[in-house]
Amino acid sequence: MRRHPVAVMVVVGAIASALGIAIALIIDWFPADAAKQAKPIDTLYDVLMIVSVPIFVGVVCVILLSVWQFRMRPGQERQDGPPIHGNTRLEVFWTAIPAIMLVSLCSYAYTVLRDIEEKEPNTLVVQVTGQQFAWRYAYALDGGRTLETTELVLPKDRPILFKVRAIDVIHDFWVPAFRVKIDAVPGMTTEVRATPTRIGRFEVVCAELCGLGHAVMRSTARVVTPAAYTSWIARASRPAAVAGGGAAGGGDASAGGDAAAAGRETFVSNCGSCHTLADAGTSGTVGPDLTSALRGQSEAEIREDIVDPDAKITEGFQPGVMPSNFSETLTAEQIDGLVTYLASVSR
Ligand code: HEC
Ligand SMILES: [Cu+2]
Repeated sequence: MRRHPVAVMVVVGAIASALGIAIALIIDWFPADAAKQAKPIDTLYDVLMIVSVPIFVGVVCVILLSVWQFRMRPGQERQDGPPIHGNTRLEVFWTAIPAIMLVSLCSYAYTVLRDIEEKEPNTLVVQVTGQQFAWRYAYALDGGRTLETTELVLPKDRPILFKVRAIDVIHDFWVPAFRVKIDAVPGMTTEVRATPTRIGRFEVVCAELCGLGHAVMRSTARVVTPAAYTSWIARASRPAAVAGGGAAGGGDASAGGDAAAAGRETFVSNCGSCHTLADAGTSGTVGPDLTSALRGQSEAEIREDIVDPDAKITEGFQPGVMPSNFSETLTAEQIDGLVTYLASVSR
């Protein structure tokens, strides 16, 4: 008995699809989930896999079957295929099936998106700012004050609304463990929601190629208990780290301490996302640890490091990562304050 080629291909295709689906479902594509939004997205991903593996296998099978059955045999070099044109039944079929599949998958994806983006009571708003090449965060405090920080700390089980902005170029705020990702676009605010469900540290990644330092544009989302969050807010919003509404420039306190405090404040909000400095309580790792790197440097050297960072590159680091426009984005007073502050803590 001769086996029919189409029947052989159907059997091969069915086995390959089953294997492909099994492998796709066994592979751990994502890190352990840490937000309420993760499960529906993982399920959506699995469904897409289950649907697309047989389509891929089907297309490959038809190609292989054609090569196998309709290949040119010796003596057929100058022959053309039979002149066939049009098969209405087949065309209706291959238009209708993909259309039904696309509409169903789109509807399903839309319901998932609507569910995970649902507004919830007691939402905590966190402002996220992307700037080459670091993330900064801001929390609204009581009394209209704002806590600006380079640490992302989130209370477990509380819905979070991230309001994402970019200063310079397009970045993309991505927390793989939460499965949420949104572009940060200069000139507009984009939003994404997540409700953390697991205590721990989760990577924050920039997912849009944004320049030389893109690969190091990372940060950590630290999910803690609500009580730990409250005490963190209290600790982090000590006056030096807080940018009050319009209080910049300071004024009445004694000159020396005031300049250093202002320098520290400038450091925390502009430099801390990349540099560790014990005195300022920052823990960035993109640039050198300034707790030790500045030892023995004069004020002039520190000033050059800030306004012209590419003039002298610290060993083990890349040029072009530290922003070279601080002389434009900061006032002369702020730079003086920074230099005074850094010189005083590096002695
Ligand atoms: C986007 C990350 C980033 C930011 C923001 C940043 N830096 Fe840097 N910084 C670096 C990197 C990377 C280096 C090492 C390469 C180099 O020397 O330019 C560096 C080097 C330095 C050095 C030289 C250290 C040494 O070994 O002598 C100093 C000082 C410094 N930064 C201060 C600052 C200050 C002050 C600010 C804020 C006004 C700041 N940086 C903001 C990434 C950053
Ligand atoms: Cu980026």
